[in-house]
Amino acid sequence: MNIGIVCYPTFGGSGVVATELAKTLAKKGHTIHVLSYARPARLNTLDTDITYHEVSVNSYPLFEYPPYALALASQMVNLIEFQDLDLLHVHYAIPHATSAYLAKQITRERTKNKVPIVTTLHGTDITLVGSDPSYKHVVEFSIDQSDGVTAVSDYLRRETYDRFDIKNEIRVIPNFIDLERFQKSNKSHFKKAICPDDEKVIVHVSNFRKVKRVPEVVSVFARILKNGIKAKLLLVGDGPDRQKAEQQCRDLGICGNVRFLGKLEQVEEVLSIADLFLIPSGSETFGLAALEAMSCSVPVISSNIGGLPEVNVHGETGYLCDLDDVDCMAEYAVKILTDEKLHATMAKNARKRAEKFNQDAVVEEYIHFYEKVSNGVLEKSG
Ligand code: GMT
Repeated sequence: MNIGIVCYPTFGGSGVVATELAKTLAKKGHTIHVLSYARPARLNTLDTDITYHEVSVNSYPLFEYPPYALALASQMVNLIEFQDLDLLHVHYAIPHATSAYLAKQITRERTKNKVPIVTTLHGTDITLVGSDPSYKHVVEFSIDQSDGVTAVSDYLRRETYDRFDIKNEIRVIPNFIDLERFQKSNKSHFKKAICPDDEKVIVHVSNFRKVKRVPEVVSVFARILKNGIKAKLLLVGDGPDRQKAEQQCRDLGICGNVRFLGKLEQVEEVLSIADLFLIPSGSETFGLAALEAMSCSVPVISSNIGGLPEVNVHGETGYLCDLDDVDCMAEYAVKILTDEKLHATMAKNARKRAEKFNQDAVVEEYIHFYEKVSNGVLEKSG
């Protein structure tokens, strides 16, 4: 198939899922066009079957807010018409599903082209931003106008029906993992450099937005140290709460044990030396970062909200605690870090659980869904 994929270019989240999907589809012989406002972080290899198209938004003194959604719709029209797309798959509803609806109407008028639109809901497009009254009607309408809708977890599917009056059917296709890339590998010199005294390694990866609760990660870590465990905390990523977390480390006097590594592409290298992964998020529809850790055989301690329980299994691949219950998270962290047998079992279970989200199988689900949606559109239009 000739498929257009639209996404945000950011590290993590929906941008990663969209880019990995693009790369896997290309490997399976499909022709892919990726559309975004900057080259997606994970689209960093040359691939003859993937063409990257950048949306450029012209500024004009009148525009305090340049109309990105319109520039995107216009570029989508170009893609549909000049690249002869069979299907357009947009990731994150805002504004992608709306721009896609507009592009579909325009191309239908101009060329009678009936390209099917698939929208994948990822999270904050529903739970935080999408249900805000300033966007709600448009998001609801755009989701209903898509020819196929998927959500990355059961939780997100339920939330979407609860928060919006959606008539469209929403199919759950979970996020997936490249089990080859995300596996524990030998990084002993990296481990030695970071942990000269063979300290335990705790890792957190996120965009440091408030919802990720990075200060709680630091609080849990401080309690781990207080329990006499020699440990280092590696924080991967960057964002609004970084300074707050840095200040917290200074206040607690634990800066020597905490490393802020910034944004990193090869997360699996850090995960390879990790003993424990912390993800205490206040909202998480899936928790791709947890799945990446589990795939590298790292037990996870997470909050028990959103889609996290669909990924991290309490008592099996790690532990889940109530939201903001730092004491609970610290208690379980100490339990895992001080019991070698328990740690080994959970590490093994984590990898096994990650295998259920095997990239190849999940991408096949997307392909079947594309075929179903395309046939549906053909049938409807006679
Ligand atoms: O929360 C983020 O880091 C970004 C956000 C996004 O929409 O790009 O992530 C959401 O999508 C990810 C991929 O499907 C999910 O794994 C995250 O759980 C989800 N984030 C939230 O719901 C807060």
